[in-house]
Amino acid sequence: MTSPQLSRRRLLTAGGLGAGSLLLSGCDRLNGRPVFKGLLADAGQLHMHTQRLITGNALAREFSEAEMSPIFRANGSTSVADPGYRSHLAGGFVNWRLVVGGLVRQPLVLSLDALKALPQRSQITRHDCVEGWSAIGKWQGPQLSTILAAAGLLPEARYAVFHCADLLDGTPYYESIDLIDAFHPQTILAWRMNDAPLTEAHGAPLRLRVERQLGYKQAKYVMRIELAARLDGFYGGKGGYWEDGRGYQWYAGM
Ligand SMILES: Nc1nc2c(c(=O)[nH]1)N[C@H]1C(S)=C(S)[C@@H](COP(=O)(O)O)O[C@H]1N2
Ligand SMILES: [Mo]
Repeated sequence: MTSPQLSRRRLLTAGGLGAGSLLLSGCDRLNGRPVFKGLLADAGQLHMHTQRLITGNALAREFSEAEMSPIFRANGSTSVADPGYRSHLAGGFVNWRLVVGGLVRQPLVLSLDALKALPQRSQITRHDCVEGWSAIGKWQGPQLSTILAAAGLLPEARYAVFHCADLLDGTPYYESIDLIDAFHPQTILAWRMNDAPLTEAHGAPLRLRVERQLGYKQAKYVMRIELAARLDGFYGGKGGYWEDGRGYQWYAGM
């Protein structure tokens, strides 16, 4: 009989499969650290652990081209007012850079071309918004694990925080995921949707796809990824725009 502790370690190790030795060494460093002990004590995290013990590191369902939705609506912010963003958009994002920092050994500054030159993953998945609509779309981009492996996580890192360019009701949009989802093979930084570059409405130039979670976790307009030990220092402290006092759960697993 496998203990829950062992299962969780296996999940962490499994999360690194397929992205090379850099990544495996990153994941090895995760093993033996009390990543989950604090979370287990928190009743709010029970759903997450129950689901993960049942599904392991399973993939979200993927669909065929024929199943793609003819219309994929845009939701939340569909444009960004920030002047820096507007000038990048007007210039085709040639001078735009993704910043990866925080608890990493090597902070990264990546152009869109650099992100496109990394190994790509393409996946057709169903997006489920809590507002009561779903759509099946195709997403393409590098796996987040590749980028995190290149940056090299410091041992204290437990979360990836995604800072977005938009304000929703005057507040910066942001999201966060833990390292299990960060290293999951279907977690990608998508720059392409339905075989075309992302439009502004869908999060150009880059958005997160974390396919086992609900729509609001799929951060659009990602400008900066920050590795952090805890979430209580960011904005409202609950790890995301919708989680901060707007009633949505941090772990939005399906
Ligand atoms: N930066 C940012 N990301 C965001 C949002 C937003 O308002 N701003 N809305 C979220 C919600 S609630 C959903 S359902 C999806 C919508 O993605 P779409 O516009 O591509 O359909 O983006 C999510 N990511
Ligand atoms: Mo949503």
